[in-house]
Amino acid sequence: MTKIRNAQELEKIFLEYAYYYAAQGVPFKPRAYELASEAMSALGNEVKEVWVQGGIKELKNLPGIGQSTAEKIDEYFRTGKVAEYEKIKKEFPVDIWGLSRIEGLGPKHIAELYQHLKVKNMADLKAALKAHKLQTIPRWGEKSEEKILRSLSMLEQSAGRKLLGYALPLAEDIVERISQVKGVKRCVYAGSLRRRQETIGDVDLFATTSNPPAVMDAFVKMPQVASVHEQGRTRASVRLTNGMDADLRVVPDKVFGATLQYFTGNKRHNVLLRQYALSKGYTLSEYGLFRLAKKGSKKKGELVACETEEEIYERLGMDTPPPELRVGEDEIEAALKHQLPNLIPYGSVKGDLQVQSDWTDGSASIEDMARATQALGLSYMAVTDHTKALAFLGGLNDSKVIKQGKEIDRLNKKLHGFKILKGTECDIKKDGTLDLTDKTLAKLDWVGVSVHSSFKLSRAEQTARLLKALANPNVDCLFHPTCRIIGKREPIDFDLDEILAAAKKYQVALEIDAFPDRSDLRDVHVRAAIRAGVKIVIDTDAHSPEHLKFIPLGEAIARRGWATKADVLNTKSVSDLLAYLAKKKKMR
Ligand code: DGT
Ligand code: CA
Ligand code: CA
Ligand code: ZN
Repeated sequence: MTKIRNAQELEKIFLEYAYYYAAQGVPFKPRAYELASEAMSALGNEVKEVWVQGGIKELKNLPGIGQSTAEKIDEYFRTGKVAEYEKIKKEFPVDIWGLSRIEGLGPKHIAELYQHLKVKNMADLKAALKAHKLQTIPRWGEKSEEKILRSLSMLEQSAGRKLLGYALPLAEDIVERISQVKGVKRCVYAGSLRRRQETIGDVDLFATTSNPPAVMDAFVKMPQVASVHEQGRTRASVRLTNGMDADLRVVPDKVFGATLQYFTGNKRHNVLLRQYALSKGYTLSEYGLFRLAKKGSKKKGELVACETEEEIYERLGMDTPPPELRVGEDEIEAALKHQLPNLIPYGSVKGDLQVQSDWTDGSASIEDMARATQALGLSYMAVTDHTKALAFLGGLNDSKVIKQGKEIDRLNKKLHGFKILKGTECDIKKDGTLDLTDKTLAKLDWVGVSVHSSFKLSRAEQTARLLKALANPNVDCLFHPTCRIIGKREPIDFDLDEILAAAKKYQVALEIDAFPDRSDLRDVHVRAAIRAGVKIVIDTDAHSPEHLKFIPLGEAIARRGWATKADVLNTKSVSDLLAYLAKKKKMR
């Protein structure tokens, strides 16, 4: 077995604890362990550094870590295991970690599967599904069996591909490492990563260098490498510890632009571009743009461009489409007409408009979230905790929302150069009514609404539900509009055109929720929204300070949806945003 890294193993241990206690109906402990598990995931191997430097005392200062979890982390680093956890595993020898990845399989289900069918892992579950045994568990029906089958197939479809939000930092780290190898002039990632696709198959890297063997050597010896598929003189291919494959090629510096263009793709964009080049008397390859040789001539075509991408596109008479737009649809046409949009630059977002605090299911206090947001260079943030319909997350009722507002007033007096907006992520109930009174909503700076239940309504019912919510004059934004969770939950079904028309009419913005598993809206929806004249908001849906850094992932989705800075509300300063919202309120 390959050795899993420490923080990853702790993440798993704490999640299994959470499920174990939840299955027994123990209060509070499940949430505490879940937070500890999330903290391990967010911190990675920094956890070990913290422990080395300050032991239990320092561990307890980490978000999501209390006395009991700190003691377990300490025991783990001292002895390599957690004795109590080993005992639990003997009593309940189930791969909770593996099974919990299936949407719809909660702690109680996992316990029942073991109790009644002795299901310990994914393989047992598949066999039980095949034999239609799940229906034999008391209170489980044919429906639950179908649901789990569907979730399982979604999980398998997404297997192997990683979310952009988790692959990108890894690729950036690799580029950084290789760039430091002696002799390296340039190193970049291309492919789906450079296009910021929502999921990534493999990592395509290349470098230019005076010393190829040193680069190959450094690449295969990186700590992120689990095994080496092949290592040649100018190309190596490895399996990374997170399960992804990565390729690195060394290419001549002179053809860097042509190689970058080719390996950025996507394939359809390349095919269309090559066809266009041919129609203009050129051939295009990873070595450059060449003039087609005269018919019958034995001479190779003359090289006309290869050093930069811009040169290649320019020679073809077009602007250079930013990588995010290279999907092989209408971007080449727009580039030829010099009508590519002036995409929103990375770093344009000035405030985060969806942040949860420890008033509900966030791990950190409002003040800590505010300070962490400010440290990232933003100048405002809206606190948008869940509302009471989400009782299991401690959702707030009207009086708590008002009380929270007072706390925010107090904090705003304390903070310099930063403003906290009073907000909510108000639940949209099944009938389209909202989970807080209009009186409460009217007192808030920023009202986001979203669906957290009845995902399976018919298109007509779901559309009517959303339309009703958007028509409430207090609503500013529809959060995670499609409710999709990548690899876990299908999007809800609604009539996009009707929702866009209503959003335009009522001046409700649509959110790009940059949390990697959500990435909702998708690029195509963003583009449709902009065409319909609907404003976009980019935020992180952060539940802990580590999540606040997801903003650029949302900016990437906006760019893929052809958004300009003016299309995105929270590129405004806080005073301009508040003025915009006030004006909107007057008009309704
Ligand atoms: P992925 O890895 O599945 O997330 O997606 P990509 O786009 O990174 O695809 P990948 O890794 O297979 O190839 C990287 C790029 O190389 C791709 O975007 C375009 C280029 N490429 C690969 N195969 C072909 C091909 O057969 N024809 C052309 N024109 N380009 C190709
Ligand atoms: Ca790739
Ligand atoms: Ca590849
Ligand atoms: Zn939500």
